[in-house]
Amino acid sequence: NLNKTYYNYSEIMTYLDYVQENARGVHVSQQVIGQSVKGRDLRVLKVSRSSNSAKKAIIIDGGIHAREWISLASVIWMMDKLVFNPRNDPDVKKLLKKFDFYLIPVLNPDGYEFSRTNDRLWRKNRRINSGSNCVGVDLNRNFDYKWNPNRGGSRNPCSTVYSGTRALSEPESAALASFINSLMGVDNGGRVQAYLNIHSYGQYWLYPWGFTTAYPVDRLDLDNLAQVAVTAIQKVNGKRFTVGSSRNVLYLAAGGSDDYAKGSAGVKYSYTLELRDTGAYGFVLPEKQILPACEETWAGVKAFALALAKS
Ligand code: 0X9
Ligand code: ZN
Repeated sequence: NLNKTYYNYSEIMTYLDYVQENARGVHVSQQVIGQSVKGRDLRVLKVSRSSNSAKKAIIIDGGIHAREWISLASVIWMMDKLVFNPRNDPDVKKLLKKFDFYLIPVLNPDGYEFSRTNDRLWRKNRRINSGSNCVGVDLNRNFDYKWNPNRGGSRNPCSTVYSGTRALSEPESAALASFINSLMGVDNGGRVQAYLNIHSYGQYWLYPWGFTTAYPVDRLDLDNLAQVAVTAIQKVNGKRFTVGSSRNVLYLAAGGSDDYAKGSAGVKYSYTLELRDTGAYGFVLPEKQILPACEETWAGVKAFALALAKS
């Protein structure tokens, strides 16, 4: 049913265990990198060719924004393809020769559950903000590279883009930041080559920066691999994705995890993907579209990672 319905948090956790138990010929391990505000585990699933593998790494996360359900579904789909396909898919075989994959399907479990049970369009986490009746911090405004509520965030707890009282004030963003840093640190020799932060909607493949109109010095490298990805996406169902820097093709927004991964942690290929659609259904993408959306996203990610392997 992977491609037919949107799983809830506990179904996703059960699925992670299933993947780990049933993996054959690839190695799967799980790690808890922290807890949400309400104490839910933030899990990472590692897929590699062998145990204790310490190859170059690709980190992919979903569900940083609660209402963007297709983002979680796409990360789950990627796990499935990486773990259960290597025998049939020579590309996956190639990728696992070169990379370890770290997949985080639900970065904001409290917000996700709230969007399922109370408010379909909830975006933030579920932080109780002191001195306010409004709940939640926008985790994608809370990272500490050029954190600035005045640049596309907000100091108002009632705003959907509330940046928080300070950078990395939230356990969810702090957990991801320290996880990326741990894989980039001296013990790990800067292993992370790519970081993909998956969102919806709009059909974009974005690179830094979000906090300024200026481009990273290696903009062309980032642009080239993004072009490879969107070309592959278009071949699947004809969907066109726009490539560019967040600030220049979307809007100003400081404190994003993509800017953090590149600016603070030093991950060269850091991107934000905005999956389907372009507004017809927006965040409320029908379940009928899970399959085609996941297929095209996976084609893009695969083409990107294959190109990265050669770069
Ligand atoms: O605003 C966001 O956080 C992202 N768009 S969404 O509609 N899914 O909320 C875009 C983030 C782009 N990256 C940065 N601005 N750093
Ligand atoms: Zn988002």
